[in-house]
Amino acid sequence: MSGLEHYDILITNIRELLPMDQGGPVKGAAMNKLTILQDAALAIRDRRVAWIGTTKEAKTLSAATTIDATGKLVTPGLVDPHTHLVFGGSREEEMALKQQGVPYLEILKQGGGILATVEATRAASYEELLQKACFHLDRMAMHGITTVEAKSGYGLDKETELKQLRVAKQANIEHPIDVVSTFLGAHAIPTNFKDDPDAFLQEMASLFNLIRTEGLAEFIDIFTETGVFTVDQSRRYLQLAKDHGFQLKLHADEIDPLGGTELAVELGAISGDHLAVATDLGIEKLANSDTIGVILPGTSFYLGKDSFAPARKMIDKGAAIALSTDFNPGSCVTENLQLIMAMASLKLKLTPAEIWHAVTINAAHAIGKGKEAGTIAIDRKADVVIWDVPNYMYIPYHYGVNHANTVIKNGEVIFERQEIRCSKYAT
Ligand code: IZC
Ligand code: ZN
Repeated sequence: MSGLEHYDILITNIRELLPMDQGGPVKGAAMNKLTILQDAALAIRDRRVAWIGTTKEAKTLSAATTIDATGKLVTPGLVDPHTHLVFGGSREEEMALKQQGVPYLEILKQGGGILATVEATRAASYEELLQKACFHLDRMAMHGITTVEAKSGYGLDKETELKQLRVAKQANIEHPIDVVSTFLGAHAIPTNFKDDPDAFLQEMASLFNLIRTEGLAEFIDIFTETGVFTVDQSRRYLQLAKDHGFQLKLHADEIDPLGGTELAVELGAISGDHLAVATDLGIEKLANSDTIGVILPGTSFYLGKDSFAPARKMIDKGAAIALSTDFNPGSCVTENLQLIMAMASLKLKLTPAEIWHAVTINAAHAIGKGKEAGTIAIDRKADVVIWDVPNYMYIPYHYGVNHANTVIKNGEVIFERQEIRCSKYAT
């Protein structure tokens, strides 16, 4: 080894490196402060980040693989903290209804929407669901996501909810991306419980023990919404989940402002998600709490909304915000978190620095992985993305395409952009 430090992977000539290593979730004005290392280098050994310095200092290092990142941005792997990853079928026929102006909750009321996906998910085998989930995870990985949260909620019966959770658990084992599971049995009221939502919640809550002992989910979530579950039903259900030792999440204030944001804070939920129509009171409470607001502008866009979540106000008041795709077959059908970063800039008026916090460190904290994901630091698991962009401001600016050049998950290259052979300038 000739006295030189030897590494597995060495990345040199990095134009900008964002470590995102502040530790805790980043709140309020601090979200706009970014540490940028220029002309940086990074070395990985035994799947961990082993060395960070300048390209000049890296000259004395050797590695099995050296990657030249001249002109490029390097960041932690993106964390997507809210997806409905495991489902059967698709809902493209709902597009025409949407164009006719039929609201999302009306489609659901007519047995479409979530309930249509429930039918397809019940009909799909475990293997089919696993294969499909891994297909979507591949797409996420290609777009720079290295950790993802996955919700159940398309079973709405015990058997299918457990099938979905077991698929997510297996996907976490089989796929390089880390998958963190949430039980969302309380996602809609199935037709056989239409007149007795409380009995349905009881049925779902009866799974808590098994889910806990089998380690099938870390979080319990509920859709608190008009025509789905009320604030009171949500409070009772989530309190029970808390008593079972789970951390809490809520689909809150997505369409109607029922006070779900306030409930998330009241219950000490790890995150309140959507918050698209959160009130000033809800924003104030969120800002003075440890609950992270997970904002999903892709869903507002996809549902044809004119207004977006008051994320600007939330940060200005001091809240910690994360961003997510909400990847699901009905209300936001994309695996591309980079596209959501552009929407956060254009529609939520977040700055590029705020957006980077929202898709790395804060997103990791929103799923209880703040110590493992969303940060580049010595001895951390090496989840690193090399982007084909000159600086951190570029991704929210150049939208709708994939900027990922190389994705490293747990110290291994899992994606490299393919060359297209039509230009003599291809790099
Ligand atoms: O399948 O429509 N909002 N749940 C709550 C969703 C959106 C996912 C879906
Ligand atoms: Zn959702």
